[in-house]
Amino acid sequence: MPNTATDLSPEVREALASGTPVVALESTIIAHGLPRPRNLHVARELEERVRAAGAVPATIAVLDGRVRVGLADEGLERVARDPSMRKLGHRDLAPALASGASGATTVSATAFVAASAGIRVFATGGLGGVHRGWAETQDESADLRLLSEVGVTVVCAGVKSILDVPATLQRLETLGVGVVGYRTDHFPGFYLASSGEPVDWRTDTPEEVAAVMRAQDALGGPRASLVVANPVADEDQLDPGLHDRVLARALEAADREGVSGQAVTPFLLDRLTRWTEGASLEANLAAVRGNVTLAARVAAAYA
Ligand code: PSU
Ligand code: MN
Repeated sequence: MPNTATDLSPEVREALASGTPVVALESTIIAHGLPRPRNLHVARELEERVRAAGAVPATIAVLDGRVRVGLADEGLERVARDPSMRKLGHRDLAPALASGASGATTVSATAFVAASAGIRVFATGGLGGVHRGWAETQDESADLRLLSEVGVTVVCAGVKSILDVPATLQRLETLGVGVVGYRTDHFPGFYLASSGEPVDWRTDTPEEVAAVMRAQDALGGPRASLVVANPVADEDQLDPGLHDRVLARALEAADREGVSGQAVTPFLLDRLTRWTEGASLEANLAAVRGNVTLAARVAAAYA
């Protein structure tokens, strides 16, 4: 149920009440995953894409100590432009509310808020997961555990390729999170069309994804989330050789500079963007665009 800390926009409230499909969008990708000022254009474009595919977008963030589901343009502007926006995972929500802070929500916080608002379908670029070097740092994104608890359908281009992808897939299995490829037999590689890892289940239409969701409902009991792994098109992917070379440099730099905790993911994404002269950014955007459109179609097929 919507809690007393959450404000739904009038448009989102109406859509939920009337059964119009709604797609939740996270805001960390806007505030901390994409360079300014392009991020604001992207935030608006993603909402437009959801609308064009027949659903209502609900970008989620925390503004002045209130959880907001569905941002007016002024809210999108704040998220994109204000450098003091914090990065809020699920566990950060309560302290942010109590102190009146403002911040962008990660997949973990967004999935939690979306589920409690009654929004089933959610789109992002790439999920967080198990970081390389986990044995030393124990760095595993809270995205994974939250997905095991909240029962949303998240459309993504797999997990970020800066991570340990096989280990992340293993954790998704342990946590009971469903994974289906979308028009692929391979788990996508975020910037790359394939991570090289296989997926056990494949879907080819939004209706087939919706059928999996209905089967989850029919099974009853606590529902884990469903990851719909939607690869970037081959022609939009980052050159795999360039990806591997630049990622190796970026991981080395993070290590040398002692980057840790919440800063790791934004640091690596930024170095990839800079050191590929923007090519990784274009691949990231192509992935997010495709995910947002597919999420809207899935939401419509399920509605
Ligand atoms: N997808 C993108 N760019 C991003 C993210 C996802 O294309 O920046 C964000 C999501 O908000 C995700 C977060 O939850 O990165 C993971 O951060 P961490 O590894 O610190 O949990
Ligand atoms: Mn982390």
